[in-house]
Amino acid sequence: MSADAVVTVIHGPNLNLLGTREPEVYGSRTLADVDAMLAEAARARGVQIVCHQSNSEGAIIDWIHAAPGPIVINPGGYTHTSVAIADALRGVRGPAVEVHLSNIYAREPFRQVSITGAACQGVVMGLGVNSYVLALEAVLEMIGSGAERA
Ligand code: CA2
Repeated sequence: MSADAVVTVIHGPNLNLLGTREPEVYGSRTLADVDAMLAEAARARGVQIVCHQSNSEGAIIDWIHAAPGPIVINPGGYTHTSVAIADALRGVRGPAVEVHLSNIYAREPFRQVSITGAACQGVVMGLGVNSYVLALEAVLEMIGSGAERA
């Protein structure tokens, strides 16, 4: 595993509302809690993370373009709509792993398609905030094993 890896974590629209509404779907932790948990998991693994959240598609695309290495991304509602975010993910070396707090396959039909997940190397979902920690472990495993995209 690369000791100087910097993992870019991107949270999409409405994830800034975590912990304030719909706890039965998304849990009661706030986004600050998630970022703190990821920072601790990264510290324990000797890597750095930089976390971003935006409600804007363009900002998310710019962070994907600027990512120096692995990406963990929860595109929120853009998961199901954004060809542009999928194109951005295909345009960088990554690797990228998509995360969902909820199990999108157990939800409304319009959430059961992930346009962006098809552009990632893997997707972790349905495990609440643990989805993020497992996704972090997955991207680190990928760079450690040389599995990033050619
Ligand atoms: O399960 C996930 O992580 C989602 O990406 C969360 C998105 C949703 O649109 C996706 O289908 C699945 C929603 C982001 C959070 O939305 C909130 C809205 C109100 C209160 C708290 C969170």
